[in-house]
Amino acid sequence: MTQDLAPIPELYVSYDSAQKLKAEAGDLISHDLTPRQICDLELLMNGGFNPLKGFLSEADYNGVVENMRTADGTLWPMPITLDVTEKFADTVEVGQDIALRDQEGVILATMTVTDKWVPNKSREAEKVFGADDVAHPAVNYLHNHAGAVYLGGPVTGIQQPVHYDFRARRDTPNELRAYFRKMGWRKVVAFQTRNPLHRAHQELTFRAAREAQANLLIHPVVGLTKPGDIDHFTRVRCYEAVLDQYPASTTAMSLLNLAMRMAGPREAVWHGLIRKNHGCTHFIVGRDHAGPGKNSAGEDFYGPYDAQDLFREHQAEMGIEMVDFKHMVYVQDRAQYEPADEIADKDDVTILNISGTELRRRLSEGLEIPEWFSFPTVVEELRRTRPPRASQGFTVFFTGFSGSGKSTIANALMVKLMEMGGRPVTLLDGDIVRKNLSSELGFSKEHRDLNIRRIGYVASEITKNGGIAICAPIAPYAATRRAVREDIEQFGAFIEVHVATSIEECERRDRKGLYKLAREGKIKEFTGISDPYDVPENPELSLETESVAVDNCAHQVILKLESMGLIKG
Ligand code: PPS
Repeated sequence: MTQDLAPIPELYVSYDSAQKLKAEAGDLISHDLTPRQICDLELLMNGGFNPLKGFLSEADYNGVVENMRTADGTLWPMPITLDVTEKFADTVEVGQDIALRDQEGVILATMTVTDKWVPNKSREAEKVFGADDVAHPAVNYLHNHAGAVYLGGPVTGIQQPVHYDFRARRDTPNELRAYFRKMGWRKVVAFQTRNPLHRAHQELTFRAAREAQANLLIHPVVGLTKPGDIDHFTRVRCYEAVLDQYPASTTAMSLLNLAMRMAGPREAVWHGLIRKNHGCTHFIVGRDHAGPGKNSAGEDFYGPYDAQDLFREHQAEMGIEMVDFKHMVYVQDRAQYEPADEIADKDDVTILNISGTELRRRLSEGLEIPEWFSFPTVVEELRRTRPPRASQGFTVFFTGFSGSGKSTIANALMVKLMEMGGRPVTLLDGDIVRKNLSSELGFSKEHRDLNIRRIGYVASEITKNGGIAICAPIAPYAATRRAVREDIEQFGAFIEVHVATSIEECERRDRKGLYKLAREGKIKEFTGISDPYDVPENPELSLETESVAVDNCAHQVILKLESMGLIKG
């Protein structure tokens, strides 16, 4: 492949025009971009998605979805679409200019709306991601987060999205092209990653550079990656820690603000085109490139080498060459990494491998991570962010009828945990929250949901920062409890405890006299009497309180926490 390092077209106007346009755009209808759209817009504007000139029109979208080509036949595998709500779409006419703002309200660009349509999302899921299955993160996004209407049209760039982190490590395609020109790098092989680099990656990148006789660009994604991935702050610190393992004169590292879709084969082709735009001549595609994990039947969405096959098919047209790699494993007898399929004597040697799941287990349990697997500096960084479970934050979420004993057990649990020490403990009891956080709320479904989401938000912040949150609201709706669980599990464990006291028993106890009032109709929408309660289907723990003392109930929770490794016995 011949290298072309001439500047590529960007969508920005000049500085003076941008100032003028920005002032004028203040009067336009404006759309607040989602985090994913901000990533897409940045790469549209800086030429990372060249030759696209804006968010896809309907004709381009249909072509891309059906056969990976825009209406004029250009190869482009990924729909870059501006999804908006129906409500917003109703305010926009085709032909109109709109302003695109970041989440703080800064105008980044304007777009002339040439197309407005309701996409067939199931078709998009089938064709682009291979299945209409929400176990795929991008399909989940499509159905559960993306707006119902797409707007398409050319974009005029006013300014880049602002990044406060790792500024010196971010480069536009033209900045990288200029760097390669300046350094005289005529062949550059790019390595895409969303994970920390361990020794296997280092070996793979060395081999790739040797094979292609090229310089190496480590090009990690810091936009959006797969849910549950290690955050990019930690990863960049890890990359910086291993960079001195590479010869500085032959290797560069730059951060790419891409929102990944985890679309396997199509994603590999897309990644290749993006790297071509960044001035690279070669691109490494390994095993299961940009794989989304298992589908809802527990099977892989794509074959491990499907991405390599699709890339190979299109590489001549793409103008970037693939360096394909098989799975790298450690051969203990020779103390080196080798591609798994090239080990001729595999029955006679000891092959070692640590999977991503095993690595996470070792980190969460504070177990040894051997030197043959990773670099001590990387492991140290990972341990700082992922301390063992017994030092991580978590949330215990009690749910049950009013008067079921939630508050009493939660208080006893709090005191026991405080006695143990080590982590700050916060109790978010139903009554306390309603006094301090949710005093304006009543007991309609909408208000109860809002109340629980607020509790969930506070608990997730506590969990994120290494504390223990104990929540004790009624939380009658299963869907809301599930949403809170999702919020918290990004940061630590969520233990749902159903205080399963029957409604008859709660009414018999009637500690606050509320059941009597509810029966008399003096309190409306009373849970269990005149309002629903979804019994938890799979709580981590269910407590019988009718024949068991409070102390014993709290102790059962402690035992559960111990068995989950969250507290030390
Ligand atoms: S919810 O549904 O989770 O938002 O409810 P929560 O905030 O936990 O409720 C706290 C206490 O409010 C009292 N109360 C009622 N409960 C249920 N339904 C109605 N209509 C109602 N009105 C007032 C009740 O005493 C709850 O206290 P607990 O601690 O559960 O006994």
